[in-house]
Amino acid sequence: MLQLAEFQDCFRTSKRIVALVGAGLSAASGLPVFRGSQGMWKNFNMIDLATPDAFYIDPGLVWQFYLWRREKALAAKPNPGHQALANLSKNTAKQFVTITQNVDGLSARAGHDPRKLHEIHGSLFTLRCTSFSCTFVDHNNFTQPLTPALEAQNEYEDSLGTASPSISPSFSPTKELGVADLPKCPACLSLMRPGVVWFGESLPLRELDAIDLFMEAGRVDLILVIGTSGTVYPANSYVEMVRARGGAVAIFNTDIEPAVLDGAVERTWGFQGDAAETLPRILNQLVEQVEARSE
Ligand code: BV8
Ligand code: ZN
Repeated sequence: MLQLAEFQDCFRTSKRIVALVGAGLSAASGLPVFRGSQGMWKNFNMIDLATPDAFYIDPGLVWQFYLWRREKALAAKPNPGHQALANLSKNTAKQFVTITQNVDGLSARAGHDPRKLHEIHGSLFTLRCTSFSCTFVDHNNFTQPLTPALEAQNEYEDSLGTASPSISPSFSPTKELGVADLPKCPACLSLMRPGVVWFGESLPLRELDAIDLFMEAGRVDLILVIGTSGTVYPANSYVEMVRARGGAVAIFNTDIEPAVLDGAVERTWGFQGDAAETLPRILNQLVEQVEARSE
């Protein structure tokens, strides 16, 4: 319980807080994580589906994958973990931003202050034109299906179920789709692509600049590292950046290194469990207290 008391003290005195969020925050909403025993990538190779080359080689396959992801995300609901961060984003006593690697849109749907939410890997609900001479971007596109040919993907064996993913999801494309079957740009009729950041692609500069501005405006006292394996760069670099400048680290994850749980890692606390349970239980009361004190 020492960890909790120390964390609470740190939270109360922290002026500037960052949350770094990964797929584990959305696990309780029924969306598959990427790595580990229930990981999405276990069943199919991310190189086949989440890279520019994959899209160039077989846009129909990649669009079916992202359509399946859109359908799952639309059927999912934000959970109390998303809600806890949304509450903190509305708290005026703290300067706070969420950096999310998730593309599922659940933090936005939980009511998170959009000015303090940075979706650094893009969104399933953004589409972008593939033409170099066209800048058309379609934000908040929740249309299902995006084209008649992308209709009724529910033929996928969907081993995810709704309550909780018990085994790795299995996505298998149901159709051979050509470019003619896929979403087109209303401005120039070129092929549209999912507005997510694929491996090997740079992250949206607008989001990176906004995060840098926040980081440079003053020391970040605390970073909440929630439901992420910390595998992917440059998202994972923010944790070391905060720690190197004297900030503290609080990890909310189902898997936490024993050294952290034993309190053996300097200014690093670990709260093991489902973030949809641990985050609200640990954060909500603290946020209410600081809110009350600031009124
Ligand atoms: C770039 C969008 C440069 C698409 C994604 C070799 C070494 C190091 C780095 C590299 C390397 N080779 C290449 C790189 C760079 C590469 C990279 O980091 N690769 C990794 C795999 C090694 N990075 C890039 O390519 C990035 N771009 O570097 O560009 C550049 C610069 C200029 C110009 C040109 C290029 C782009 C990376 C973005 C890739 N896109 N997603 C899509 O979603 O389909 S990444 C993908 O992984 C998702 O966004 C996901 O969010 C992200 C990170 O994964 P996590 O969120 O952490 O999820 P994961 O499953 O891994 O972990 C879940 C965690 O939750 C686990 O810890 C688990 O224990 C926990 N958990 C589970 N259940 C719960 C829970 N916790 C709490 N509660 C629960 N209930
Ligand atoms: Zn276009």
